[in-house]
Amino acid sequence: MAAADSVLHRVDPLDLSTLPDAVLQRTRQAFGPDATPESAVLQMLRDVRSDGDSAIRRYALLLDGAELDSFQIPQHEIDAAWESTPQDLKNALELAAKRITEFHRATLPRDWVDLQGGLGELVRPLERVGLYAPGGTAAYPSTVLMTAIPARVAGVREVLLTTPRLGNAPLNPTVLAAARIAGVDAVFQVGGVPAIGAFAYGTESIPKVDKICGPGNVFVAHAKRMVQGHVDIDGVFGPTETVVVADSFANPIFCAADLIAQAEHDPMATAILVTDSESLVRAVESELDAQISTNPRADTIRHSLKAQGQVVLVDSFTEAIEVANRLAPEHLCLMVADPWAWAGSVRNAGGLFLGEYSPEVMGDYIAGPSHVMPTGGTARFSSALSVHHFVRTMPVVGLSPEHFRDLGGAAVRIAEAEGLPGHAGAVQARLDHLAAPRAK
Ligand code: HSO
Ligand code: ZN
Repeated sequence: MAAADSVLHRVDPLDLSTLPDAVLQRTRQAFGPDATPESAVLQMLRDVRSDGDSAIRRYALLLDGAELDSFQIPQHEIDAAWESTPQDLKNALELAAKRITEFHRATLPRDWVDLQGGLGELVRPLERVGLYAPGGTAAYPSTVLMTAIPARVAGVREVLLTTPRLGNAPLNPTVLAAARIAGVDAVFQVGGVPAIGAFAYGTESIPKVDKICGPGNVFVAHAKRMVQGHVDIDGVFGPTETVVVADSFANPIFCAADLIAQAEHDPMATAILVTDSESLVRAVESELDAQISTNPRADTIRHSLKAQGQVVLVDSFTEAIEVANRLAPEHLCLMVADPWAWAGSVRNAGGLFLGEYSPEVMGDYIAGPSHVMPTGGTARFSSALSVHHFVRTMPVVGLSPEHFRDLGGAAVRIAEAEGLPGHAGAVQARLDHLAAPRAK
């Protein structure tokens, strides 16, 4: 059996050594020659906590070359971005929003109350959340939909969004259009660590939130990890990753296209093919060459395939699924004739994509589930972003006297075993009262 651990060059979301030299240099220029990226993140969070808006302004200029007078995007700019969006793109975003809304409505946990049994559980949305949409080489309006809509469907009262402003260029209008469709309450043009600090501690112009969600670069990942406790977070996400598990009947054109779609995200992205078919490996390899050569992001794709890409040849499809389970990838795609028959064998994946017509890219944009999924093997213990991340459940106990009489004796006995006579007394007093009611 192929050793899954040895095929994966897993990129740690917090591994700051993966940063480009230019970023490291800029960090040293900004924070002094001895600065490490970790110390820079800590310093920025401290400054935002103590100096609020002025620290955000300072860092926006220093790190992103952005001169920020105000942080919040006025509503008329959001409306103008919507008006300037081409009609076919508006339609596409609206269709995506509709499907994401429907999926999340179907998964909404509901209150339950058993009056007979005197028990229940009430579902309560978070009050205010802060969403982070990354900037960089690509803008991600889809990430705005995929984070804001689950929050809205869950009933979160205030949904705030922040995204970096690079230099003096205005924010991407499609990101603003997506924010409008998703019903975001406020959009801030603040990025990176200062954005996370602002949501965690609050500043004069950016309110503190209860939870910060959404993907970001390695600095953002560090900052999210460091502010945990002040606020909740959805997870610490690393570069995106896909495992395509294919049998000899899979279409090599589709396999190669899906690996490329993953690899084009960034040089740290991971795309892995696991198969029991040698002939498929050969066909996919030649397809990769052909398809990459015409892709404008060929450099990024080649870099990520070379650094993290893998082909794992196994003896059987059962073994292939087992390798995937051990990798616990963000996305697991089954390219096999009857994928539903194999779904039951999958234990660890952020999201499962079944068959030739459910490529991961449909999940990125339009299928319905949020595309924010656990990376780096964390699918072993965490789940894709959903309404569950935006609610809390509150158990309710409302026992009748009859129930109390039935259960009280056991509670007293356990309290005695714990050496807590006050606990025993709180129950015993009621049991006595039920046995021989006395006036208060
Ligand atoms: N595949 C990315 C999400 C994304 N792709 C956004 C395109 N836009 C992480 O799941
Ligand atoms: Zn993608």
